[in-house]
Amino acid sequence: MVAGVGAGALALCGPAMAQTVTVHDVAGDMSTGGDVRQVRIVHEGRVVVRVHHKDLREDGAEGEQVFFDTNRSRPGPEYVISAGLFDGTDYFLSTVTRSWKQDRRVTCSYRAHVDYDTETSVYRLDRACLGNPKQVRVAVRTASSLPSGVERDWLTGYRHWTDPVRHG
Ligand SMILES: [Ca+2]
Ligand SMILES: [Ca+2]
Repeated sequence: MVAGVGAGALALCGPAMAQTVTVHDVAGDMSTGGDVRQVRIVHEGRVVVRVHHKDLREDGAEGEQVFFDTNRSRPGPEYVISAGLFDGTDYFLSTVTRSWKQDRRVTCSYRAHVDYDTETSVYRLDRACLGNPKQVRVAVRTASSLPSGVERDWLTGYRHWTDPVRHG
């Protein structure tokens, strides 16, 4: 009986409230190298977001934004990391306006890293950067400025959120 109750409680915590969430996206959304293929979020001592791309290039012209929703009662994201995906670019964390625009820079401990061998960009944030949330979900967008206009690729769709990732 006790084992049965335990299994039921575990099932309630299921994939929608995991400490790790992996989301896949189709290939071919962008003609340049920023195409998002997969995003993995781990919410433990830090929040780590790992984005897998297709054909990521050191000499590309792509940028990426990872939006964080830490407060479901306020519409939209509370924070965003904006980063270049080409060699030598910068990155920074900001608060976000209700129209998903960067607002104020946040001073805290976080890092962004691009690995061209594995075609991944990785973002590591102290939980304090995001206000120590119980759970977090993310939306990911890459963009590339071309002579013909701006190309974008959102993870699974425009302003789509992943499932929430509970703090483990
Ligand atoms: Ca894609
Ligand atoms: Ca929110």
